[in-house]
Amino acid sequence: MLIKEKPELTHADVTPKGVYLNRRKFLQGLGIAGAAAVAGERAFSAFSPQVAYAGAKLTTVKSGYTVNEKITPMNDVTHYNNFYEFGSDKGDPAKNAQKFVTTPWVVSVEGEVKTPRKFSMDEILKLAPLEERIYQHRCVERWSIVVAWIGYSLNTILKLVAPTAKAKYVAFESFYDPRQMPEAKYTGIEYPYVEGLRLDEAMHPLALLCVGMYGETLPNQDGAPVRIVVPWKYGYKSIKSIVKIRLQASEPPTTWNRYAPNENGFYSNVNPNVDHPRWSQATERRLGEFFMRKTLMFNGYADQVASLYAGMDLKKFH
Ligand SMILES: Nc1nc2c(c(=O)[nH]1)N[C@H]1C(S)=C(S)[C@@H](COP(=O)(O)O)O[C@H]1N2
Ligand SMILES: [Mo]
Repeated sequence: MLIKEKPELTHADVTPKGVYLNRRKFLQGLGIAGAAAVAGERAFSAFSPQVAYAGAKLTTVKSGYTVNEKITPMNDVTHYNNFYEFGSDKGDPAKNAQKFVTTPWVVSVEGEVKTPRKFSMDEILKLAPLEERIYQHRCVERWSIVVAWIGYSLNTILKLVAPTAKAKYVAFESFYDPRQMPEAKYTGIEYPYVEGLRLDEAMHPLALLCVGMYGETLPNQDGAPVRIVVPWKYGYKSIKSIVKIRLQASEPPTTWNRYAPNENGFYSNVNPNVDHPRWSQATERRLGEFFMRKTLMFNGYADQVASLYAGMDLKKFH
């Protein structure tokens, strides 16, 4: 691990964060995101390697997969979390994950692949240019956020290991250490936390392998050092602090489906027309806002992902 190396100069060093965000909004308004992306590509090669430690600045390129929505302040996003390994109250992860040790970190990519491989965090940071992607993210509990994530499409790493013809699903597993996560045993769910996607969902370019947010590596409570973000699905599909990615023929078990199979299906696509057994999913509250807003089909990503589910009964396969 390059933990002793100082982070290289990035946009965040030369521009105060607030100014940078405003400037980017301005560029977006002018529709010249492409120009910024080109400048970013150059910056990536000039400034790599990226460095794996908490709070390190990351150099990013602009992304085509960004929504034009008001970004939720970082302080809200990092102090209202679900990360049950560190406790079940929304404020617990920010308090209890501070000493979580995330170096060294290795992710094993295995199963139905031609070249199974273990990736160090520094390798993951350098596999592809890191994109800043502004995504909507909605929890099944009806709160939502807009986050400036950092990462690249999950399909980058999946293609690298070359799935076999038998691979139909991707199973994910979080790190679990009861000594570092003493609150976990009181939360009622099984550990390690596990999740899964169908292979075509995992290959969709919107599915993000996420290593940072707001210009920096991930805070511990948000899933350091590497997590998945699937923006068209309920938040629990976006599994944090992953150590294993396994390609397989069968549908993998998922933590919240195991806990309450009638409430949480495997697919868990955001769908305002399919109520949770105990509440409506038609509306949501953006953190920091007072009024509820309408929840959008596939969380607003219907144009991009609806074709993945053509012909499926989305009530049955909820
Ligand atoms: N390992 C792990 N991943 C997890 C969870 C968890 O408890 N453990 N909670 C999930 C849920 S329910 C949500 S809504 C999102 C929250 O992500 P955020 O805290 O970055 O907003 O993380 C998901 N990933
Ligand atoms: Mo959630």
